[in-house]
Amino acid sequence: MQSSVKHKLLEVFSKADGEFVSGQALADHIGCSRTAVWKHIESLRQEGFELEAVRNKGYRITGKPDKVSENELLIGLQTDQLGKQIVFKETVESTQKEAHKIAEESEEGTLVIAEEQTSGRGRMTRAWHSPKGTGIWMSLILKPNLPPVKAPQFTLIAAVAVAEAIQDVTGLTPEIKWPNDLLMNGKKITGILTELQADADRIRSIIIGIGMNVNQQAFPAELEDIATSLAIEKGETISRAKLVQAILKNMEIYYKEYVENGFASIKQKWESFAVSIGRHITARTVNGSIRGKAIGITEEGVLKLQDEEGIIHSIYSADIEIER
Ligand code: BTX
Repeated sequence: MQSSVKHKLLEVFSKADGEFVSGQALADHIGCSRTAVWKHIESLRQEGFELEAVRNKGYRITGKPDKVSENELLIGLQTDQLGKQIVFKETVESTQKEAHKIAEESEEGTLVIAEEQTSGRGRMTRAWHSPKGTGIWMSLILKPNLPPVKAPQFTLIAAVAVAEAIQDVTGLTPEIKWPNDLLMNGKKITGILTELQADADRIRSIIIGIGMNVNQQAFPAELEDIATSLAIEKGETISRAKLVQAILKNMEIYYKEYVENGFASIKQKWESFAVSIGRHITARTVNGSIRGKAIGITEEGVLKLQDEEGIIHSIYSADIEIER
């Protein structure tokens, strides 16, 4: 089926929000005969969409395939701008890499998403395990009119948006481990990687990479003790498209809130999910390790750590180990 026809059909079903749409209305919308509509419906079914047909009522959508391509993300997307442009690939090296390539000419809110990454990456060129069809591997391009020093806050904004998306869709509550991990039962469920294209005084694009383990049932040996998935935690598979939509919706709300009113209310939400604050931790930075009590984050998203001598350190970037 031509993808534009498919797109149009899915758009109509999206607006209908689970209600029936008559064959004639569909035919009028896409500009073809009712027989042609029937053929297009069949082709959508072959792709895994579930469509109910009832005489004198028409068609309605009752299920979609668990994919994260443009068509699946479009139905039910509740945003004004984020995710309105989607670049979907079955396989990429890294969605970050793709997003960097297109950021300059892309509209704000463009989403790059793939079923699989062959060289997914974390911070400092670490690898991010991104197997096919089971997780969310996505990069969101934003273009805030801000100086680069504000960029770390976006990791925290994204962490809150993702944590609430997990709550909204699964009812489970993750914990945020400063700066960029979400945990469940102490294991990593999501990692966030914020990268920039910037001039000295202005962000041109901020690229927020989100890697979420959703439907994996097992992990490679080296991740077994540190990683988990929503399916493992919940005991059932979860719709990745719904999660992506919830992330985009929350991200849009918090991004707007941040631009209009600053970081204060988001900081409060962040703190309500934070696992490390108030605990004794070791922060491993590129300049060495510091032990102490995590006493909070600043308005800039910097972690404040008080060592045994009472000296307060500002930690800009580190790996955190929480002491028992
Ligand atoms: P990070 O540097 O904080 O964490 C990376 C570490 O996490 C790895 O060294 C490994 O120990 C562990 N790890 C690797 N894969 C997984 C996994 N699937 N689940 C749990 N733990 C894992 C975190 O970096 C930021 C990751 C961002 C990933 C997204 S995916 C979409 C986008 N594209 C891309 O290449 N990266 C981002």
